[in-house]
Amino acid sequence: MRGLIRTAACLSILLCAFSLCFANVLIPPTMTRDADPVFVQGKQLPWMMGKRIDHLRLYAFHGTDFVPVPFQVDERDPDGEYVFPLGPKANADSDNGLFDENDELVFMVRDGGGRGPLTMWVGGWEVVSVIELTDPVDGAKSWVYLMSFANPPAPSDVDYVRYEPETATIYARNYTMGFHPEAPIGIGRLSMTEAGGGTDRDMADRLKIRFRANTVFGINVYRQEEMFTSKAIAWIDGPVRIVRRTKNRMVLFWKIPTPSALLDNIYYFNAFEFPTRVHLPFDSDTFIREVEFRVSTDNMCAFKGRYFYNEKNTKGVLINGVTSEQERNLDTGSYGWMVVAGTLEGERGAWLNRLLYDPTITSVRPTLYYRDQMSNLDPPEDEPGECGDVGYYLEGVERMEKGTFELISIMYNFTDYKPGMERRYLDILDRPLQIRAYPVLHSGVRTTN
Ligand SMILES: [Ca+2]
Ligand SMILES: [Ca+2]
Ligand SMILES: [Ca+2]
Ligand SMILES: [Ca+2]
Repeated sequence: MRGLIRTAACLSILLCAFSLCFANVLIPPTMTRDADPVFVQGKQLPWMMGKRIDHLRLYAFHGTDFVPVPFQVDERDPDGEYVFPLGPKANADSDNGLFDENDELVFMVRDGGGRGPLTMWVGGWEVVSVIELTDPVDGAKSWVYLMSFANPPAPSDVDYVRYEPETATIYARNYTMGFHPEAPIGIGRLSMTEAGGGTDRDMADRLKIRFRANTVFGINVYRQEEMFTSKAIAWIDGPVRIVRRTKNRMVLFWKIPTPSALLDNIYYFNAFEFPTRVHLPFDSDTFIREVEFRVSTDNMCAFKGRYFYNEKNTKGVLINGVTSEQERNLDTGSYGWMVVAGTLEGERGAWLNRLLYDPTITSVRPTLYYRDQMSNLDPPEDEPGECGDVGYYLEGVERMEKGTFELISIMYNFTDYKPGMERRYLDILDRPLQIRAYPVLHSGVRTTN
């Protein structure tokens, strides 16, 4: 009897799963998150192994139809490094374009749709991965469908990001970013497009990397951003993101060059990330006494009237090239995020910056650097004086042990910033979307994962 009940229970669960999967019923999406990129690793879709990547398509059910949505699969080589199809150091995966367990599917959550009825699926598919996204904050859901075809239909023609190698410029849907001609390691140009809440005006003076140290030999060391070399050696330029690999070098101390560091900058339509790596070939305190190490982005004062906020200063201060009482009293401790918001005519957009590093493996800490005073000359710079020059000091470098400290700086674009909206951007990493995937084979059999 108990066995029978158990069988019945099993059956009803099976039937339930079956009907959930195949019922000709549309479930509309409830997802409200719209800024996150979504990553699905090959090993999460084992039934897709060995499929030709150029025969995959991503679909979402919008309104009454399945429509192709922008996606890309970035391959990784057997060592787990991205494979770069473009540029002077272009390479290929060992399987040359087949989907394997360390290759990565990328798309944007905003392109997800409802759960569409099976009868409306795009014809000709071989294997379908139904990918269900859940917001852990409110349980909201949306779906996309990765389908493999023998004869693939046309993909989406949406291209969110474009890299122009001749000018090293990134044209993203929400912003344009370029490097500085004299300091190619960092930003020289940054503007928000209309879609990003801006008016295409370049508001960046430049990225400043300023390093000063006293050594035990009594020699003072000074390094700044123009002393770095940075060359793009290979890149991925898909519809969803650009991964731009650069080879970087500088002379850290007299006659002791840093090894060439390979750094990947990544660009999405609404965000980009930059790693900063400090490599020390010896314990800091062997040679170094005092250190001042700062990374900041100075702005052009022609565009006054933006506001600065961060986790510890949520009221906001006016960026106008003049230091106010509130600015003098800013809390300069470590912070989780900062925002520079445009309030100029026609500019609603803003940038949120957050820094990622592992505090358990280093005593180095970033603390706030903020200067808004046009009479503070801070060469080299394009416009003399500091106007909303914001970034961080790295505290504790003089105590750093031999090795490498890595920090990733991420910039998120808001199209219409209101204080308090930071949460949804911080959630991208702090409360990431949950991903569940299951296959449907052409036989019509759903395989539970
Ligand atoms: Ca691979
Ligand atoms: Ca592969
Ligand atoms: Ca001010
Ligand atoms: Ca300046």
